[in-house]
Amino acid sequence: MKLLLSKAVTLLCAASALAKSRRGPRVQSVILPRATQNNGLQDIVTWDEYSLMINGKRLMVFSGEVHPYRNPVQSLHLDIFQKIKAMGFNAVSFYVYWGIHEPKRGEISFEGFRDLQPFFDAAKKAGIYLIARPGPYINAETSGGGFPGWGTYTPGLWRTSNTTYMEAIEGYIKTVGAKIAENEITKGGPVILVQAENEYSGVQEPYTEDFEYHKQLLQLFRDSGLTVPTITNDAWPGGHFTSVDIYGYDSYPNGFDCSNPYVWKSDAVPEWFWGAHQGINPEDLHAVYEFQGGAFDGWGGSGYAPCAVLTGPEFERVFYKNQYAMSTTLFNIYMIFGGTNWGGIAHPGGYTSYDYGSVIAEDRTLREKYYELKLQANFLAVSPAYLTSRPQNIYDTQGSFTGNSALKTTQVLDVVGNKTGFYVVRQTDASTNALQTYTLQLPTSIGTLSIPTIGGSLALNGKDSKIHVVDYAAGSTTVLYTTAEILTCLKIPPPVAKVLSGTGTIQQKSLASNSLALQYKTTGQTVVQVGSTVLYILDRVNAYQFWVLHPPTSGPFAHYSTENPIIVKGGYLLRSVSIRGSTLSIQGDLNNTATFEIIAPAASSKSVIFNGNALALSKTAHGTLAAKRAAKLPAIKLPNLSSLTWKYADSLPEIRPGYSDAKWTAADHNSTVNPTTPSTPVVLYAGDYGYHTGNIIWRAHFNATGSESAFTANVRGGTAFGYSVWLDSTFIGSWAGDAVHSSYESTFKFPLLLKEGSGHVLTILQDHMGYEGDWWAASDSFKEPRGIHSYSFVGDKVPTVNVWKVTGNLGGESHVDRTRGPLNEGGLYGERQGWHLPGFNDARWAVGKPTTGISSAGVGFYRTTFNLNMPKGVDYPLSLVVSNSTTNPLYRSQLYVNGYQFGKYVNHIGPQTVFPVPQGILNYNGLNTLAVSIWAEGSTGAKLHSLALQLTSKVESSISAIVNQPLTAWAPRPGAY
Ligand code: IPT
Repeated sequence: MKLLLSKAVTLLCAASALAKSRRGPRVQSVILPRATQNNGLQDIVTWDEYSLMINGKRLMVFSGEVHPYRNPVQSLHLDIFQKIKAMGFNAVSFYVYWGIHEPKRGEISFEGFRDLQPFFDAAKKAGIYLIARPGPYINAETSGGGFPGWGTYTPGLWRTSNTTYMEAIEGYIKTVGAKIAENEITKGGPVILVQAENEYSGVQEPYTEDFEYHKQLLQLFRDSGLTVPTITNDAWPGGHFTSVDIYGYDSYPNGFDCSNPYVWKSDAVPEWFWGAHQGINPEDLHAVYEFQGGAFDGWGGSGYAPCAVLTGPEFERVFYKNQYAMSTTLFNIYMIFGGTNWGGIAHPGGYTSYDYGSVIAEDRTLREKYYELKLQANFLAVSPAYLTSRPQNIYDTQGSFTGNSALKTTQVLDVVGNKTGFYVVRQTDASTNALQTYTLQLPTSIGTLSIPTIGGSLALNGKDSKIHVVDYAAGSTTVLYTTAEILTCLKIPPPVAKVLSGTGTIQQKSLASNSLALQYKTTGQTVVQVGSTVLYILDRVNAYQFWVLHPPTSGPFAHYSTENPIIVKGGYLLRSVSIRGSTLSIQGDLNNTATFEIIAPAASSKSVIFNGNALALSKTAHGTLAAKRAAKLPAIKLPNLSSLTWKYADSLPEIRPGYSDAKWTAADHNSTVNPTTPSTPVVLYAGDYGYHTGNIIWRAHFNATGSESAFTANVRGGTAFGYSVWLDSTFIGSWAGDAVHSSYESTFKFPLLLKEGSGHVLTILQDHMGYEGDWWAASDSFKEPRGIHSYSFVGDKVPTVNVWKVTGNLGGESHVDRTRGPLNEGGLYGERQGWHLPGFNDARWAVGKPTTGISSAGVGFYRTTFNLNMPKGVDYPLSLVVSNSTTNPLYRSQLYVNGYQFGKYVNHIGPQTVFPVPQGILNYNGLNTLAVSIWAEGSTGAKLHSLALQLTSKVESSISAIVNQPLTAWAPRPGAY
């Protein structure tokens, strides 16, 4: 039986195992796959020019990027993995952030949230393969691009084979390498590939690509016990670092400016990648290790909502399908879940949220683009012919097969199986919103057909792309061609012997003795039976509702099964299915009433359980199972933060008379290896003294000449930083910061002439927005200092500073809080004292609210506690929400939840006002401590305009139990100052 279908969006086909197909001949030269390659170290992960293979079986690696360190709640990894798996993906790619594992040189830690093992274990539990990307460089919009702070004062050019650099990375690579190696698939773990470096593509002149570095780095990987194939992600298909096993590249074709998300460049769709891949590594599969799944946003940016539009369903349809048109068989979407730059993770170009506009939002809810991507992943998961395909007309697509020059059609043929064709149609002008109508002249096994064969035409509306298949095996039926797109196919006996549910008109025509054409005009869902084949003709909204799940088998890889699919329609998210005897259990999440349709073998679905409760089953008109289930969404009452009792303390005692900075670090270095030469008598780079994150405070002691009238400083802090200056107890001004400057020179007038010989202190509080990345190898740009680059006094006779003192976080590289890691706290007095931590005794503090604030320049610290009592069986994500203050707008605020910094808010720069805080950081059943710092940069003080705890979604959920991260309480901090 051959079928052809017209004019609908999606097709879900169920074909009888009993049906016999007869295939017509089609002349096509057969290209056999070349000998399978492996790297000689293992034979589980192998590959050839078409695809990766695991245990000899080809697979489309459909992967999404997730960063474990951007989600410190270890018990939430499974939720993310299950959501990715339910989308039809089989892999996750992840970075490891060296800087948080080795904050002090030689002291490597994988404690607490930094432990990778729970991440590995959760992947295995969800049936997700892992692509490990331990750097040492990662970029990733992290502070220093992943490099540790101490790198800024380590000599030698980084990202080269320079010995000092190679010595610096050795301990980390060997340790992380061994941890990944223990979790390789060769040892029963989920890791299938390991990436060396990151975008080793641009090298700062006069240096060039350092092949010796590649060699030594790969050797370090091997020395640590890694045996799976090595990969690297070139920033574009430029042929760098090809000595890895499987070279691949990255692409972000819609860029990172989210402010005009509906505007695409007319030539935005990259067509040259196939040619480049053929030129660089034709012997390997076409692998894309990062393809745009969203965009990062920076200080003063547009926020992430428009980034999700820029890279929304239309983008996925057009740009991802263009990659399929180039036979991409390893496809990693960056990001699939962005997460949070909590603590000091962010680079200066980013704020707390790393939502990225990705398919899974920062609060772990699913965007529409999730459902679109689910259609694509499910289609390719059941299209083995794609895995041995080649594009045929890559430079000759315009007007091809349609005769319409407004369209480009790529013919992708299975050159090994010699049967199936994929025709990817898209707009010639990617920027257009025009409707194009077309017909296709396609070669098929029964000759060239003009499609639609029953007359009429097809349509492509605006920013869209479609894949039409030809001679496509659907079970044992062959689909001769489709004008619809295929969602999934499975082999089960059709439930009834006759046709139809749904509305619409269907025409049919016999094309050959065993070929029948169907042409239809339907809405919603229409089910058609032809012979022993059942077709679901679906519009997009209906297609979005289908889930293809695989019951676990047995053994260590039980959850990786791709056999025995169960198809269920309905629900916000269906995570997994299992079968026991004749009972089918479904685990899923609902946000309203679900109308389920269950397509499963009758013998194993006599009864159906959803989240532990039996469903009342009925039969659909076409014989599948149906059930309704209302979401259980209990009401909750959230604390009103503004009516809680808040405590207040001044967090800038440094400006009080008599304050002693005796315990502070003396900034007394006379030289630095930092490539930026200081213009100060002593080095005033915070990093040189071991302070790499958060607020930094400088103190300059001098004796007045009597003629000084002002102080000038050039301070560097990274984009959107600010600084405030006090002369003794008097505020003399701020550079409050903007979205542009990463350093700024300003002059601050003294309020009066000082008495000659009198002793004074200048206190400079500055923000540190994270270190720059090091995108250009050998550039050492991450070493760009944070601190004071130059200073001077104004006056006839200027004083000299006798002593400079500096502090950042308590302990510097020997950070105090082992639970929350090296980047969580900065150098504010309150942070050094641990005021942000649960259990700190604030009984003697005054009463005062952050929404009342402080009335002069300075820093205030606020604390409160509240209880939560959230119901079980739901996923109710919460956010802290602030609103913009227009009176006294110049201020910076940090939000601490149970000691974890989950918000850095700069009122006058923005854009973020909603700060998601995951369950596990928030204690959903018990006490929570909320602390807020406010640094008023203006002389009239500052306050939060509002602060609230808000639900961002309500879902009944089968999410696994969430265990709080350690919410370690305050303990005395010996030596704290
Ligand atoms: C590419 C990096 O590899 C990745 O770490 C991340 O920074 C991403 O971009 C952007 O979010 S770099 C690419 C834009 C050239």
